Amino acid sequence: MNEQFGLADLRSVRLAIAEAVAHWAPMLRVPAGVSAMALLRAICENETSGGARWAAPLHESGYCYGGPYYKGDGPGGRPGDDLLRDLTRVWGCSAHESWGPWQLLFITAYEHGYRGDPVALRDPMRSAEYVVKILNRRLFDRRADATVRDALDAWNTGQARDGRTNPAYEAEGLEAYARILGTDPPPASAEART
Ligand SMILES: [Ca+2]
Ligand SMILES: [Zn+2]
Repeated sequence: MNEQFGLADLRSVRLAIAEAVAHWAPMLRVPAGVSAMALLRAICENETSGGARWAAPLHESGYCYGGPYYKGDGPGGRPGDDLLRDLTRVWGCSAHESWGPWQLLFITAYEHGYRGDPVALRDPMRSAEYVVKILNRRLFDRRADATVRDALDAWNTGQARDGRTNPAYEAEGLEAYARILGTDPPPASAEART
């Protein structure tokens, strides 16, 4: 990945994302009427402008040493009783950073079976596998009536319909989804000409 992408131009990054989406989208168990491919691409648009910021990790300070979710290294802590602490011991801040085109939190990928290096989640082909697993487990295997908005809600803020939402994120994602599918309304200027 790094040999291929070390000084990558955006075009080759986007190609790699497109390949990963084409490969993994069929495994996303979306209901009829939802395009798995457009959904994966729309999330990528929201997270890293379609891959433009694919290489930048996002540090989640709430999960860091001293953050509200970090239980610390105090006495009595045993390996296995706190995943965040254990993974942060091994990987440092990389454990609680979000990686790759879909900004996947390493701990979440780990919980879904990923055992590689956090940095390697920048590889779209590797990352997309876990994006699909997470969305299936969090949403599509639980709700037969799941919508694109639910998927954006679940990806960005915990679960779908859990009372935690980010309306701006959802609106941007829905817009990207429609644009990708080619179903967005024509721009006002085009209408004005007709
Ligand atoms: Ca939510
Ligand atoms: Zn940190």
